[in-house]
Amino acid sequence: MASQAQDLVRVLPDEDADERRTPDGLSEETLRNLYETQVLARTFDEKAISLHRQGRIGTYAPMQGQEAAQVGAATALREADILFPTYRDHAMFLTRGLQLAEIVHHLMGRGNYIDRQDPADLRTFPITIPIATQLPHAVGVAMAAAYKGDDAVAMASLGDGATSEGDFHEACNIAGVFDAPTVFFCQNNGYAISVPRERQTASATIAQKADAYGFEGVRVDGNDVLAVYDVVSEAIERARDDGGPTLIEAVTYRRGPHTTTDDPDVYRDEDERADWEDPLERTRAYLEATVDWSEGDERALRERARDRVQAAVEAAAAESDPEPETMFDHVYAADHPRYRQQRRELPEDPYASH
Ligand SMILES: Cc1ncc(C[n+]2csc(CCOP(=O)(O)OP(=O)(O)O)c2C)c(N)n1
Ligand SMILES: [Mg+2]
Repeated sequence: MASQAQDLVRVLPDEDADERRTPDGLSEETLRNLYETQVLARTFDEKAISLHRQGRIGTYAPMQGQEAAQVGAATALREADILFPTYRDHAMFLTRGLQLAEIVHHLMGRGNYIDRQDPADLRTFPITIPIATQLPHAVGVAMAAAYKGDDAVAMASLGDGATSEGDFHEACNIAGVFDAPTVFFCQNNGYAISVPRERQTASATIAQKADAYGFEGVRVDGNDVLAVYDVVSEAIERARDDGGPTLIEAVTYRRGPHTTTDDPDVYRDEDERADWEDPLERTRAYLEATVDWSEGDERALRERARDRVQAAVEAAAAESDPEPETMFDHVYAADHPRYRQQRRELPEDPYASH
């Protein structure tokens, strides 16, 4: 299996291949869902960028190009498993069942997207902005689950840039030593803001870093939703069966800017994007060839996605701003004297000065 750290695992055929089949054990419904969620995610992403341009949400990290990696990986999670996402993982959130309106509510700066949903149901941790800090948390939770005899596997999402952080090393090291049931899912999207993958590490691949920690490393085509689904499913099974952690490198491409406040034309060639397949087009071609996906199906799906996104935006926009003192909620499980004091010191109307 160590050789998979160098090879690229693919399942979806090339566009011109004539042999197309539905993979064993994957229902037609799952196949359709894998595409439908990608389209919903893309529709949401485009809307979020436009909301930012209108000044209605804060900075947003687009995921265009990474939908297959995110949807494939999150679909492979079982209900018991626990996701540790990053700020770019909105397609994972949607797959995981987070309400669209809650995501918009969060982006409007009105609370955390999991505040009003039961974390025990979602099995999804809040996003972390400090790069790689979610990785030791994921390993800790995985170890706790193993210790308690729970069936849960922790999957931590990370970027290529995160592999340069000390937290990445510490998390992988301890996960390897203790065989913690963890899957490290790295979306290698080619860049950490403006820093290209070649300047991030001298390793030939990111997946091969797993060798040093004594566990499996797998490199997968991140724009091939079926390959990602397969590889992550296998890694989760292995972790659950006490086979130890896996580091998965999903090779993909960030088609848009790092965030809505970034201009990638400053540091990368515009033509570069043309070298990368659009994962949605690739999945759609496959559905057309295997389950008779029609123009009508496509139109209906896109309309449904637009309606859902629009309804979520309207629902979130209809809410009023939160009470300022709610900023102290959810910081600690129990009340804390310092926060009690800060709450008392809040001005009558903190919005007044703006
Ligand atoms: C500890 C830390 N250092 C620096 C930053 C600033 N920063 C935000 S995103 C980012 C790049 C991360 O790149 P990558 O891990 O490849 O994820 P991507 O943004 O490409 O999804 C950096 C350096 C940060 N948030 N946290
Ligand atoms: Mg990156």
